[in-house]
Amino acid sequence: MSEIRVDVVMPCLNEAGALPWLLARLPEGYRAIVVDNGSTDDSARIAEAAGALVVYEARRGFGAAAHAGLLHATAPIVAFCDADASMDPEDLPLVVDPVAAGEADLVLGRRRPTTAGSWPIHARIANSTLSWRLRRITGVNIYDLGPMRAARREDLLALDLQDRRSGYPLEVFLKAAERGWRIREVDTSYAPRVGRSKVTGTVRGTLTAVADMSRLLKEARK
Ligand SMILES: Nc1nc2c(ncn2[C@@H]2O[C@H](COP(=O)(O)OP(=O)(O)O)[C@@H](O)[C@H]2O)c(=O)[nH]1
Ligand SMILES: [Mg+2]
Repeated sequence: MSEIRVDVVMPCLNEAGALPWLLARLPEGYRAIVVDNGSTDDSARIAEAAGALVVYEARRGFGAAAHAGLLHATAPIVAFCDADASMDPEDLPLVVDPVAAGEADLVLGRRRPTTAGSWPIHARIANSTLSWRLRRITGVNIYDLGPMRAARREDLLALDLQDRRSGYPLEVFLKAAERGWRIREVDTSYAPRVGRSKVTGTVRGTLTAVADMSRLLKEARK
């Protein structure tokens, strides 16, 4: 097997329909770490069969899964990518390469919908409002808090991340901005997901995300 240059953390809750396509599209030298915490479908078996490292996390939540993946990573660079096939692993070098070249400390993929149905309107509005607030609070020129991202593993660990729910991607961004990391945003494609949404596509998921993020924003403004 070739050397693992990049570990790709994929939080996964019942994504059996998306995983085969997703894992077949990982670039050379990238290893998937699929983090499952309670899938009732075949996600774990499918991921393992496709060559991913499968990690089980007892605690529920997007952040719990994302962080467990980071703790299991060994590669110098860690990327994050949803496991719902809305984002294309072939785009990962767009976020990884500037980090690998030492030109940026955190690169975020700005989601560019490939079709009108890729992104529910309420999620789009919430996200652009959030981005506007983040630009004001941090001065970083960000237009999307995109879940596809990359940074050096040791830098991420040093952030001492605490959120274990939907605020995790925001906490990464806020702490990175606070520490003066060079943060860059690049365009990445965003297609309709395969299967059912667990976060912003459900009322409960959206409310949890808003609550988690509001708490972090309040802290950041102090
Ligand atoms: N392990 C784990 N993965 C999760 C959890 N919630 C969401 N995910 C995964 O996180 C990614 C983003 O969730 P998704 O449902 O697509 O959220 P949306 O893009 O806001 O609709 C997907 O890969 C989900 O399978 C969770 O509680 N545990
Ligand atoms: Mg999604």
